[in-house]
Amino acid sequence: MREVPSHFGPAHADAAKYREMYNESVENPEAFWGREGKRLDWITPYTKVKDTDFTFGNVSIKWFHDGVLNASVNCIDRHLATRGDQTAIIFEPDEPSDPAQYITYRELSEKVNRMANVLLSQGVMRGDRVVIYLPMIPEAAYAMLACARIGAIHSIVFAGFSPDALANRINDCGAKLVITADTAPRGGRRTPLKSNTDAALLHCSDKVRCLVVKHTGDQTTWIQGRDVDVKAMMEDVSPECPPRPMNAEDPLFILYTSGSTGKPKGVVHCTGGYLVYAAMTHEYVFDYHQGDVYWCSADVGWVTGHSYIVYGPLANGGTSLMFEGTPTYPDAGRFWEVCEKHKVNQFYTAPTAIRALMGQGPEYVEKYDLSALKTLGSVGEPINPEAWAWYDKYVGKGKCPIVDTWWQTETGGHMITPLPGAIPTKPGSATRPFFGVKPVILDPTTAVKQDETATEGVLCIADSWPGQMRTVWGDHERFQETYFSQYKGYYFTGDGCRRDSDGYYWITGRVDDVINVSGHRMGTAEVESALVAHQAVAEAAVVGFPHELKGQGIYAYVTLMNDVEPSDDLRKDLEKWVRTEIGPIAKPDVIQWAPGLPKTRSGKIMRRILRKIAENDTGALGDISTLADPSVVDDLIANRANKG
Ligand code: 6R9
Repeated sequence: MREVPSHFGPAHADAAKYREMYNESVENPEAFWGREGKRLDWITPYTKVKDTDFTFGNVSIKWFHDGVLNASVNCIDRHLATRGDQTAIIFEPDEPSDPAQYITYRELSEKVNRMANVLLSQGVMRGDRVVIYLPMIPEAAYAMLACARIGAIHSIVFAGFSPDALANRINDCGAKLVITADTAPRGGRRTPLKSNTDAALLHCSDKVRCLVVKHTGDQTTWIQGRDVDVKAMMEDVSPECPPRPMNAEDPLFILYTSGSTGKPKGVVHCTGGYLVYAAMTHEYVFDYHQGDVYWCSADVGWVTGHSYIVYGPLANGGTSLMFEGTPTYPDAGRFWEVCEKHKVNQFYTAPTAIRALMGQGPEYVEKYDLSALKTLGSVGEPINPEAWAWYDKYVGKGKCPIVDTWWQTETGGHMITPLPGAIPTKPGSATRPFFGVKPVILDPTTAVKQDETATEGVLCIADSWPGQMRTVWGDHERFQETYFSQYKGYYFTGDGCRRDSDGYYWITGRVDDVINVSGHRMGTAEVESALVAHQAVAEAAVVGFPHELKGQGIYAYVTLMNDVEPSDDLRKDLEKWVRTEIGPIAKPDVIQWAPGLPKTRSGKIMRRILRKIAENDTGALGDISTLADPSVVDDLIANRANKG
């Protein structure tokens, strides 16, 4: 275990305070959350705190449900008197030579009020859905908060999604209006968002309006009567828009996420509980203090961007950096250049980014002054110990706690995570539950709760927390089926998990990624972690494939470091390496050299596709439109290693 005391003074919590607060949070959630709810400003204070039921058939989740508030007031208005001139958002553009923008709370207020008035002028009313299809620009935050101000429900569609994906989401939530931009620069290239939107809207009701942010000034088609120039219109409307009082349980946003089956689900988060939870986790998990500059490198199109670029940091009156670019443009030093330039104190990113940068060598990090950093965060997948060690050594200089935050779109905020100053870390472990979170580990087949401290199984949560999703948009049955039917009385996360003898949690990956080799159950993540621990390996993805003798065999896709050439000797070396790292049972049956892996734009490896290729079932790959680079699939098929 590693203790890393903050080199910037006392953290919000220490070990004793964590224990005391945690115990109260699970033993007396009413008192705990009743108090924590007061971190927000309420128009009508709540008298009820928790009203939740996990019984299948009867699932209902409500928090603070007689309280009335407005999320935009909590993220903006209430800060104006004390910190109107403080920077709320730092915008760092794709091109390093373009100037950064510093948007104060007062400026944010004016923009959001004006944008809210534009929405009203287009007939958007309380409860209406607004789809946001924007790049990482301040207007994305304005649009979210403008919706919140007038009680409209936003649904962000990641700017990397295809027109089809956009159309499906617009139709599923019945959006009245889409907000997009002309084009989106990223990594020196431009995505034609407006023409994607035009293509999507061909499949939607012709009543859907289209607000366009002229961001790059690139030429686009313009449909009179449907398209609106938002920036121009914002100049013409009043800079004041009274906030709509909302019930705590009124939906704040819908965010589509994919499950293991079926079309993406519209995850619904509501105003009160979500905001309390986003704000509290942001403060404690990153150890955010007033005046800190905080940077989450995720996209607002993902839940991480919702909770930890916009809602959490702004509810806390913080300074949040929004970055339009990529980690490797113009080179692999960009993240660290931005950290130095803005004296970033907390930095939050994904293991996939770390691994990509790690493969380029430490010299890109060593060039920059990172002395302002005090907390490093990781999210999205288990972080393998090598990436952890690299992040710790080269970025954190051994002085910054690494918070490996396990959570989901469905959970609204962090669930299992270290707290700086309070929970010593172990590389690869998300450590302990956040306040109010009761993780349980069940036997996957018998559904029996495993009470021993050291155990392994599927991860469920025994009771509700304020940030929990409330329903699937338009399909409460599906909500209950997906999360409450398999393990009765619990919220089922879909993840496998191990608890060690110290009571630390280790997420082993989605349970649908578990493979069974000769009766031995193995997390694909374990094998991947072993592979990437080899000095020649930059990245690896492992899936199961049908094997005559073993039931399932192990198929490994391996991306080598830049300067390493594939060879049969190296293949043998890797097989031996995995045998010694995990055991003979984990030796890959097939290793395929993969110049690239099929990833979603959020960096998640699409194992579904890798499984199909491994199974030689490439006629049925399904939808690959959400991949960051669909062409890697062709290469993998052409070079299939398992020709049998
Ligand atoms: C926030 C986010 C959720 C799934 C989750 C799990 C994986 C996320 C993780 C992690 C291990 C972590 N996951 N964080 N696994 N350690 N720190 O990523 O939401 O896109 O909904 O993904 O991601 O498998 O179930 P989402």
